[in-house]
Amino acid sequence: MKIKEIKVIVCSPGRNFTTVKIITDEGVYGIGDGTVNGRELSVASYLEDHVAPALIGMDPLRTEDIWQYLYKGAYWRRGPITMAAISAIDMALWDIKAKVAGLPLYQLLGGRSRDKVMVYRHASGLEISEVVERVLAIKETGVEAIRAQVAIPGLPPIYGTGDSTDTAALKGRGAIVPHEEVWATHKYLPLVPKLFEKVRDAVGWDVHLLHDVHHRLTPIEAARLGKDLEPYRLFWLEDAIPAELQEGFRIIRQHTTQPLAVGEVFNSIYDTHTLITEQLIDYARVTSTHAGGVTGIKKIFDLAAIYHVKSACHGPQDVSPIAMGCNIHLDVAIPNFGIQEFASYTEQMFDVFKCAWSYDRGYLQPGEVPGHGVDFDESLAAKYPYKQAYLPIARLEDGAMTSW
Ligand code: EZ4
Ligand code: CO
Repeated sequence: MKIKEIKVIVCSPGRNFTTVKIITDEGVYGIGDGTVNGRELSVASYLEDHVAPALIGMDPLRTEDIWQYLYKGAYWRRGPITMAAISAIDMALWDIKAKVAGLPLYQLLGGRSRDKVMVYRHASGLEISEVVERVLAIKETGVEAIRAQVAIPGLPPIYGTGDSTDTAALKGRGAIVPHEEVWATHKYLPLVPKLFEKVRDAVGWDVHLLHDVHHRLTPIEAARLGKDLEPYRLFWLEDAIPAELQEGFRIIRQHTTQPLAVGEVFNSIYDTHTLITEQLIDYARVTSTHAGGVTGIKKIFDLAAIYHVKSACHGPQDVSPIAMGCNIHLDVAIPNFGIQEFASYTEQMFDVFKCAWSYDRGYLQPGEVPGHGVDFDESLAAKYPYKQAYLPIARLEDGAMTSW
């Protein structure tokens, strides 16, 4: 079997997705997701200009060798664009391999370790009372784990707290530029324990509660927040600090027993190995689109298992339903599954990406069709051309750039 053709398609059925389709000389094809929110065209160029031409004629079943070829062969290793391109190819190759075997992908990853995949869903609002209402409404739908976020009084709504800010792409300076948000740590830190006091009172102790800091604190600030949240026993505190400095987590760990999660922006095992081997985190949030596909995150989760760190794949709308499919197959197979983030998708997105995986009352199933079970409607996708859009950026009240 040989790789005959590789197509790269960027479409926007509500938001942008970079999709790869690998077609073999025997007619079997596989698809993969290489979406990097705000940089979709860069991944498409990387794939079209540098990856696709080199892979034509190769044996698509040599999944590991092709992964190594693209990783080691680039010379400049890692980075979000390179790794998203490798991820897309890797997902498509695993799709082909599982189709050839006539098995759902999870069977090639060791078979089922569990019957169902627990997800967490998002509750957010501009005021605490609004968030409490949403948490209760989500719980009513059978969901057992809920992330709660609230806007900061006195500041405009920030990313993650209101629907309107989540796909920011505003016109400014004559072009599409990222929306600018305002951040103030001293206004945020006392607010979050108040949020979780109210949420816990309303929802009780049977529901897992999560919170995402979006990289906005320093280690000692995160340590303080962790301590203040201990009475409410969160499932985790996510992305408490920007994690380029993995050692930063040592400071947080010294001060709080609050479980910690990080890794949605990581693109390789080397971004996370200190965090895992020093047991500085409890959940690794790497996802198949950004950390090397099925091959890449399986390596990370296998390392994590040795150190009692669990999986928690990033699952926002800006990784495509293909990546969600690959994540779910891994989630059912690996022994150290923790939880799966699930933002779901719009009907328009589900029309373009036909999914064998399914969601019901707080749990996901991978489906039983051969491959990863997600197909791509190319002609429908062509009706939704790329639309420039960006995530917001954040500034302090004095105008200085800050992390989010
Ligand atoms: O900020 O997907 O845990 N989930 C998240 C997401 C991410 C976006 C970034 O593209 O933090 O909302
Ligand atoms: Co997050």
